[in-house]
Amino acid sequence: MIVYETSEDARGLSFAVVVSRFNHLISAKLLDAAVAELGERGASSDDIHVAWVPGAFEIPQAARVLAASGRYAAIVALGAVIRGGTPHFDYVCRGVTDGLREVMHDHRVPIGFGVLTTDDVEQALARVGGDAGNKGQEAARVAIEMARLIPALADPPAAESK
Ligand code: INI
Repeated sequence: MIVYETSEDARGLSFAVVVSRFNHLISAKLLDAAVAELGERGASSDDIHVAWVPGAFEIPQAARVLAASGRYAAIVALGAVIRGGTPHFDYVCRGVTDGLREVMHDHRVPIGFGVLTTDDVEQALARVGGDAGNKGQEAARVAIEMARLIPALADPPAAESK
């Protein structure tokens, strides 16, 4: 049996973090937690590159360019889309989720998805250090794990000989 190894060790890996300015209070808390998580798991601060974009809708375009550069083991996408009274929310949510999924599949670069999509500010605050943890930290941890796993899947270990 082969079990693909992964780990949450970020040492020696480079990360790009794309974060949207819209709802900055929330985004900044996501960013702080993501960067802290990458650092605590061993990433050097020189290997963490942050790109701010205006809103969540712009995250996939920036992520695509970063992914295509080949410089990063993984990308962490951070933002907060908060429901207003119009269908705009749905279009922004769809744009960012579909867009990031396409980037991930096209470039085989893992993306930790830390874009909140909530009904109100209270729900968002609960997810940046409140009752529901911090989704920036989670997204960073997932990015590390997938950065270790995906290359291993592409280059499987030899089966043990008997
Ligand atoms: N962008 C967000 O990141 N969060 C939001 O809640 C939001 N709302 O509610 O409108 C939002 N809109 C801006 C959008 O992401 C684009 O920046 C804008 O449409 C320009 O392309």
